[in-house]
Amino acid sequence: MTDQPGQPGPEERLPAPRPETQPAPVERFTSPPGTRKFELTPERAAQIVRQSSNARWVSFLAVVIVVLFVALYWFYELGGPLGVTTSRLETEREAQQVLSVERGYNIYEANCARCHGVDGEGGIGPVLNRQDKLFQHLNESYLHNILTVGGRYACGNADSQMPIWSNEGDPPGPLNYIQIEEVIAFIRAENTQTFTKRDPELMEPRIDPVTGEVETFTGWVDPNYEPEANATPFPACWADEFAEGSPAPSESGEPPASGEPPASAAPGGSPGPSGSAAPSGAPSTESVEIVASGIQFTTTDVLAPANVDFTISFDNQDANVPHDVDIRDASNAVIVDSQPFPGPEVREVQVGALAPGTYTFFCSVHPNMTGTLTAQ
Ligand code: HEC
Ligand SMILES: [Cu+2]
Repeated sequence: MTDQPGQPGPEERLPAPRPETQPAPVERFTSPPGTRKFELTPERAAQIVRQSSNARWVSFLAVVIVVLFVALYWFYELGGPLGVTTSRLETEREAQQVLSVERGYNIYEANCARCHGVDGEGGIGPVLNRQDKLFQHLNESYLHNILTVGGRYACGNADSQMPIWSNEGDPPGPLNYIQIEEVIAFIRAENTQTFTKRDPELMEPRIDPVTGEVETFTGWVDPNYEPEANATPFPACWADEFAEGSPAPSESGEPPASGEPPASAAPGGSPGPSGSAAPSGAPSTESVEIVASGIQFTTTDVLAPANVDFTISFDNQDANVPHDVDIRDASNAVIVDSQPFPGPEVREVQVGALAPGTYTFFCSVHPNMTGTLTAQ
């Protein structure tokens, strides 16, 4: 175990020296002699020229193709210069818009037409298709709001007949936000454009069974409509259209226009002091009662005396809903045109002598409110 003196330790054992060697006298890097001949023969030179010219052509053509492709694709996507072609994105957007309007038409017909009319001509709900309303009043955000808040958004009438439509409303209505956008797209669609009526489920075009042709419709908005220069803008609450300019004839305190002293009431039993502007000036002796309730005339068949002036005692029982009672004769000429007023209120409407016959009375605010008046 212990190191013996005189014996070399392991660390002292060095490798045995190698004998000196000469590097091998060989050429280490060799190549065929041809490559080392840098002589440019005329053939080689010509070949090099040919090759590089070909290569330049190929790359030039490649660049041209790429550039042309980029340019053409650019125009394809974004539209040609000077409007030669319409852009694909634009076309796509238009197709989307058309589809929204066509879906909106179905939503409108299914949900809104019963109150606002098939063509928006009005009924229980106010008219929607009139250019002066569409121009500013029925803009997108207003439509959005009224469909989310319900009819009370229009005039603050808490008892409005118009329910909430959007499922984002409180309480939620039946239409989701896409359907709301679509019905708005329909109301705002322009009358210069023709759309296809489609089956609501399959969105297949509807075919008229008689003519065999695809049924179409056009929008309501006239893009060229300009309000008349002196026109007042449409009021924020649609009902103000009817209240405005109303002379409020039956408000108390106004002396009758006939010049009779107001203190001595007309002797003929005419109960109100109102509108004694009946053409003949004779005090009306007969009174006919007409009642409006629930956006309906509840008296749809009334009798009136013929050949004498009479009064309609018009009872509007609908809170905050304006009604009036106008009369048309058999030839559709309007012979009595009274002013609408919001209920609940009773007002007198003076009617001049009528020839015996049948007349139609109607509310100018709600075209579906009609009744028959028979003078005899
Ligand atoms: C039950 C009848 C009824 C139905 C159904 C109905 N509405 Fe109405 N709508 C009304 C009434 C009534 C008003 C008037 C609101 C008020 O002042 O109380 C109104 C008001 C409106 C107004 C505001 C009009 C204006 O001139 O400011 C718009 C817009 C409207 N409705 C759109 C629609 C749409 C779209 C639908 C279908 C999704 C629809 N309504 C369904 C009854 C209805
Ligand atoms: Cu009415």
